[in-house]
Amino acid sequence: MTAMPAVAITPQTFKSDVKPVWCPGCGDYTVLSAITKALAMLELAPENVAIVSGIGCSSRIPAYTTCYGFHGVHGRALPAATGLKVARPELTVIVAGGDGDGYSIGGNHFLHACRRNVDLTYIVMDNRVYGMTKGQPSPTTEPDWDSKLAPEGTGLREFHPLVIALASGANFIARTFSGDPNGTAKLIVQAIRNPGFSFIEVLSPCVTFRPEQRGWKQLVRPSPVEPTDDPARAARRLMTDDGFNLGVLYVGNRKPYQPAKAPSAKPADLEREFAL
Ligand SMILES: Cc1ncc(C[n+]2csc(CCOP(=O)(O)OP(=O)(O)O)c2C)c(N)n1
Ligand code: SF4
Repeated sequence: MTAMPAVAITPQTFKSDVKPVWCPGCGDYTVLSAITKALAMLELAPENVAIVSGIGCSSRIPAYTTCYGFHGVHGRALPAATGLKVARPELTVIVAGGDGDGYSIGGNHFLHACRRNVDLTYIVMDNRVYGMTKGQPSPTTEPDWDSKLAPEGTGLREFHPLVIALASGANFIARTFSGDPNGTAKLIVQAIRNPGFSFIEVLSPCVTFRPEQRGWKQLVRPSPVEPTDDPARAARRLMTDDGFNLGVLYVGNRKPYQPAKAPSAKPADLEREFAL
């Protein structure tokens, strides 16, 4: 029989004492609360969960939780999380970050994390801008978004993260909206339970540099179709999608990558390997 936890696990269990410094109204607040709700729904203990991030407003998430956290280098969250999961397969590993962190400097890691299919849950808070560094366009910024830093827009076609995730081998692909914390929490639960690399795009408005994104709540809708496990059908749907269909869009059957023997995680062994 599994022993019952001595203290009930609630979303509060996962909230640290660090007060978020996000702008009032930033979508990332509700993503944080969706993550803590999801972990409580899964009845995980904080010491069995690690949240890994790079740099950006959205990448501050680990500091705001009581789980193990790694707030690393810009764009390098996925390789750090991959190493952690391979070495400590018993941990639930979540990766959190933004579209700049994940698709610009971290774009190459995104492709290979999907390809490797290690059992991670990657949550990208996409606000189509670099929030932390004051409003530069990101790979998901619309080509005609006019701003002081990119007058008349970049003119560059947007990156399509869900299509790229599918083509690269991600095993679970979903989209949600930060304005729906309960729906987002349920989706995170599904993503964590699904073996392999799970990718969730969260439309999370940057109210400071993209105030017009407050209008997303009028545009989002539940996906009109059930999730598919057929990559060809999923590709067609995603290629024609307008970016506002919410829900699980693809669930594959790929076996997650996990070496039979986890590499040694003992620092002394690593030091010996690097000794001159
Ligand atoms: C190697 C490196 N290059 C650039 C930066 C500067 N930098 C910090 S955060 C950031 C972009 C953040 O945008 P995003 O990931 O979309 O997150 P948001 O702040 O919008 O949540 C950049 C370019 C950095 N910290 N390190
Ligand atoms: S700058 Fe944008 S992304 Fe960053 S905290 Fe403010 S609203 Fe959120």
